[in-house]
Amino acid sequence: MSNVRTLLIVKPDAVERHLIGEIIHRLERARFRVVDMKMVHLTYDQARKFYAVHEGRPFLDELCKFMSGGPIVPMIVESDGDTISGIRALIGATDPAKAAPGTVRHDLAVSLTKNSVHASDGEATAKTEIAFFFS
Ligand code: 3AN
Repeated sequence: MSNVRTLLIVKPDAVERHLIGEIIHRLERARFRVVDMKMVHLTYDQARKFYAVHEGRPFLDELCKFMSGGPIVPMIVESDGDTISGIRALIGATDPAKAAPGTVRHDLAVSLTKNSVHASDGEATAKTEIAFFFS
């Protein structure tokens, strides 16, 4: 479990609000390690590919417009514990209004779409998502 890596993305709303450092600080304070990172600006089609799992969902178009609307910072994260569930706990529920106090989304996010961060939801997803940005 300890060598499982996950993908975290600082989304456009957080980049725009100068929150890259704040989010990395929260990860590092919780003893997660950032092992690679970069800034990219996805095209709409690349965002559709990344979110292919959501094909057919009503929010997909809005989500992809948002994710291609400005730069994002994808990063590979690891830890000595269960990285995937640990990061999910740190970022909080998808909807900031339902996220627990102290989580990234509760404290920093704007809305369900502009929810500041993405993190892989399982080991298989993490491998696919890391390969998408860091092949
Ligand atoms: P998470 O990012 O917490 O794993 P997913 O994978 O269910 O959540 O959804 C991917 C992204 O799609 C979310 N981060 C959020 O930005 C957006 N999203 C999910 N559900 C909705 C919804 N009902 N309305 C608008 N956007 C949504």
